[in-house]
Amino acid sequence: MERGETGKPRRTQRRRRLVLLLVAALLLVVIVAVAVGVSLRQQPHQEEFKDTFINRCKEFKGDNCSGIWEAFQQAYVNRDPCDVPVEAYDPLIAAAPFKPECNRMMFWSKTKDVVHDFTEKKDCFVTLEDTLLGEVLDGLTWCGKKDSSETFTSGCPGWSDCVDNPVRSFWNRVSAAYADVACGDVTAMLSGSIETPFSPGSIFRTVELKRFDSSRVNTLTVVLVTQEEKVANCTNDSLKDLQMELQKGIRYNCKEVPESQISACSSDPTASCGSCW
Ligand SMILES: *[C@@H]1O[C@H](CO)[C@@H](O)[C@H](O)[C@H]1NC(C)=O
Ligand SMILES: *[C@@H]1O[C@H](CO)[C@@H](O)[C@H](O)[C@H]1NC(C)=O
Ligand SMILES: *[C@H]1O[C@@H](CO)[C@H](O)[C@@H](O)[C@@H]1NC(C)=O
Repeated sequence: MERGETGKPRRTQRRRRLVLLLVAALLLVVIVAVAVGVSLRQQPHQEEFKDTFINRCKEFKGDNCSGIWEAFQQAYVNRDPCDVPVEAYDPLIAAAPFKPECNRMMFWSKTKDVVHDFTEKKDCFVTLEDTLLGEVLDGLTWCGKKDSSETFTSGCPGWSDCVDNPVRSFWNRVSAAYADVACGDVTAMLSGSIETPFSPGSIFRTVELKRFDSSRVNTLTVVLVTQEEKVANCTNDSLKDLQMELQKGIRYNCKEVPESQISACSSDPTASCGSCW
């Protein structure tokens, strides 16, 4: 009787411990699987990189995707990964030129998630990441090595490790090409949740804005996306700098727009493109 009484709880205890152990093991398996999945998605292996490139290009209905791949990889293959200047991608731009989309071109800085959520849901504006080259390379990392014909996807220099690295030069080059064809009324989504919306190191400031040509661009509208707690508004001095750096003849305006208004508008199928701000 006494043994029976003490034995029972001990068995339940052991069973409980076993269940806990199983749950822990299961969790571990799930975590490892997710981590492997994520790292595979972010960093395709060498052969997978080319497949990803070609598949995304074909999904975009690019013609001559293998030609575009050749033009792309000649920029960095067999080169020191810190010695790939912006101009190395000139042949790529020639192989896959940007088409102007007047009045629909959207630029952005520090608003990546908001802006892409918006352009995905509503067919009003086009960002660089919605064009062939932008979409194909978005989120990828790549580089070459001296005396090798391979594309590497790991061990590549990071954005700030050296200036002339393959990824950074690519984004600078395609951003310039995209801004070069800007026309009509152009929009830029900047963040009102940071101190300096016209951010000093941003591609928008260092590359794109200077390229807007007054013979093609009529207006630049800054949409300053704000959260409940506004940090900067349209009177911010960095936006005065923006006006100074903007080519004469391009009209400028700035609108403070709550992020909630942008997401409400993008989910409303009856809202017209012009009515979101
Ligand atoms: C495809 O692109 C390559 C390299 O840019 C070029 O040499 C070739 O002529 C193109 N082929 C076609 C069918 O346009
Ligand atoms: C804009 O921000 C400045 C401070 O940066 C503040 O003094 C001003 O009241 C703000 N204006 C509006 C309309 O919110
Ligand atoms: C916005 O302007 C810049 C100058 O370009 C200032 O450094 C920032 O402090 C300012 N931001 C705010 C919130 O006033």
